[in-house]
Amino acid sequence: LVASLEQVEQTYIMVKPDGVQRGLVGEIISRFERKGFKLTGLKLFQCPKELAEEHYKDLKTKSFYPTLIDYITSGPVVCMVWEGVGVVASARKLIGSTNPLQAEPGTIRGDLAVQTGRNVVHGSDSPENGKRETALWFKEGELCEWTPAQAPWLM
Ligand code: RTP
Repeated sequence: LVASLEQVEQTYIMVKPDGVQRGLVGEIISRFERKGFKLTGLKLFQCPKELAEEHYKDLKTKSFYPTLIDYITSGPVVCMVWEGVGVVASARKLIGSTNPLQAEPGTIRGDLAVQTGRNVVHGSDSPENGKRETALWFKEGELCEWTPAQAPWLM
């Protein structure tokens, strides 16, 4: 029942500025909590342009890149790290498709958004990027390793 350490993944989840402005922070955190993943990092943060550019460097050649950087730096974001077995792929499922109109009902984007350019939340797309993005957005002392008391009931 206890997961071995190498099975445990880390994913970087971020409520984007529209999610914060619309008061969806609690709703989004709740979905990950209720699923049973473990929160190990959490902060409200005004993202500087340089960090947004580093985070989205793979999209640099896309036509929407400048708009995306403006969007992500337009107001505070909520940065989170969630841990668990299979958390990276599962979080992407909970979030839903990039275009909220194509996202299934029941997913965060499917329930709460309509525009790709305002799709309320980000989630890492691979375990490698989960680690990379966690290191990019959080300093080591900001993360918290802990054992949830109710863990045996979830496993
Ligand atoms: P995310 O990184 O935010 O979780 O999104 P994703 O993997 O689902 O999508 P990706 O292709 O990596 O795009 C990153 C973010 O850029 C914005 N975007 N705008 N055509 C457009 O206007 C467009 N395409 C993508 C979205 O905010 C998307 O989440």
